[in-house]
Amino acid sequence: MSRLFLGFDASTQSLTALVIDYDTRRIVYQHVLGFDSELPGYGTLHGVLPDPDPAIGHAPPLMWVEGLDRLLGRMRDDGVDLGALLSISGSGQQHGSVYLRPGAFAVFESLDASRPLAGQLGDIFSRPTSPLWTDSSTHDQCAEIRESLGGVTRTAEITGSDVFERFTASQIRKFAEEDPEAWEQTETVTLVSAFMASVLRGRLAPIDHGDGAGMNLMDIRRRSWHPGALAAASSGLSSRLPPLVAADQMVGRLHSYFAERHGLSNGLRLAAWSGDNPCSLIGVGLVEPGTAAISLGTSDTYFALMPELHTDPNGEGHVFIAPTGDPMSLICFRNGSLARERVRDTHGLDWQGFAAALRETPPGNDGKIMIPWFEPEIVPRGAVAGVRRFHGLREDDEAAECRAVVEAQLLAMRLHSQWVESSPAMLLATGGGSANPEILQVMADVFGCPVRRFETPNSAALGAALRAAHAFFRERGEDVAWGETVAGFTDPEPGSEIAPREAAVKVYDAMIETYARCEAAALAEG
Ligand code: XUL
Repeated sequence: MSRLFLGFDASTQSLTALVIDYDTRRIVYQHVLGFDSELPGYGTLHGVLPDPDPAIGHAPPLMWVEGLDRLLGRMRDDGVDLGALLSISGSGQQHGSVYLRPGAFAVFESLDASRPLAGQLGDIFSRPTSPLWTDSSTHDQCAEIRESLGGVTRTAEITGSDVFERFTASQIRKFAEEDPEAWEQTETVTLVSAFMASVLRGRLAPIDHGDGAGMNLMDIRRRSWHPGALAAASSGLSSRLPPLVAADQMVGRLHSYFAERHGLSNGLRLAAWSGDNPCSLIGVGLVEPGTAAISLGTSDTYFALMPELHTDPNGEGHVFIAPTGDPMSLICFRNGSLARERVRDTHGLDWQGFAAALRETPPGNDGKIMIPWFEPEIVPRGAVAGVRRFHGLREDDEAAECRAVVEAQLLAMRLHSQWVESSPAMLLATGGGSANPEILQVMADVFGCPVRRFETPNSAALGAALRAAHAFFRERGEDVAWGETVAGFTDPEPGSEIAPREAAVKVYDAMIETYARCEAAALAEG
């Protein structure tokens, strides 16, 4: 009999379920439930509630609950043997926070399995919308927290990152300031990942160290809540946070609702959920330092395991905790796939047309450079929304525009990952955008190293399923090494290796300085 494990990915735009057969080393099921298309009643666009203020990025947590219930129903209808699953884990978009009323979990004692979940959980929230990683509205709160923790460098040393708008501490502070009554009515603040685990459990689940590190509240070295950071965010916060736990731990058993309604086995073991970036690290097989990964998704991220913990003194990059227990570096760029899509759509192209434009244009784009901040950018700090064009790049020059957006994104990654202090010998590409070999060629040329791609764009969901397996064996006393857990699942696509081209590498080695100057000019312009 095959041993099956389920991983979810509660990402910004969709909820994915992915099942692995541990014995045949195969992904046996994947389904992506898109929030905009399949749950249109919530009115989201790309999974986020439209707001006249571009700095606001919220989503209704009830939508994720309904998505979970629907997705399990869909899996059952698709013939997945849900009763055979041995454990479940999940990945959540990082930083997003969920606010629960006192006694929120009392509802789970009387859930009716014949009725959908969302209709029964509507009243558990003290804040009906959750601020997400796309929210950049907490500038003032960030400044206050940073000051009380001793400035950029010190804050990064304590929590792994400088204070960021999208991180949870400043979001909590803003909520407590702006709506003190609702804050009073909040018994628990948790993250998307731990919230989804809590729903499956029917009781509050702990936050894992990986996602906890994205809050500006956890002491990155001790892996415990940092009292000074908690106090800087809001009074009364410590009693509202769940406990912290290592990502390889089991956190409880499945609530009977899911067994009765969808046919999962009663008391199924639930492994801790983690953030999407720590999960992706496992999903691309990055279980040892030396290689870095680039995920081309809604946001573009650059991440790697670190041999030892050191933080970015300039406060642009982050240190999180990987599911292996090692520190991991991460740099997040907000203008990822949406920026590429904006350029593609402006010129009425499909992805083939976009790829053709990259083929037609030379590395270095004849000197033309774009600063593609369609949305307020996270890195570099202080980047205000607005697209800037340099050295004769014209908006109507279709092919040059396509190359310019991709080159800018990858040059920015190279520039802003220098604090990590180790140039990768190999890059692994994942996420939807990695399906485009022309983009990966630019990646190989900009970084001057080979790039390999993965067949599954759902690396976070795969990582979650592999984490479910790892925690399951660990709990049974069979401490399977991570390398063995991921073997066969995370092998790069055969023949997918793209080698850097010497002449192009030279072009980008020279261009990085020019790009940095354009970026500085765009920043100065504000
Ligand atoms: C990382 C970040 C995003 C989110 C959503 O810091 O903000 O990558 O995790 O993917």
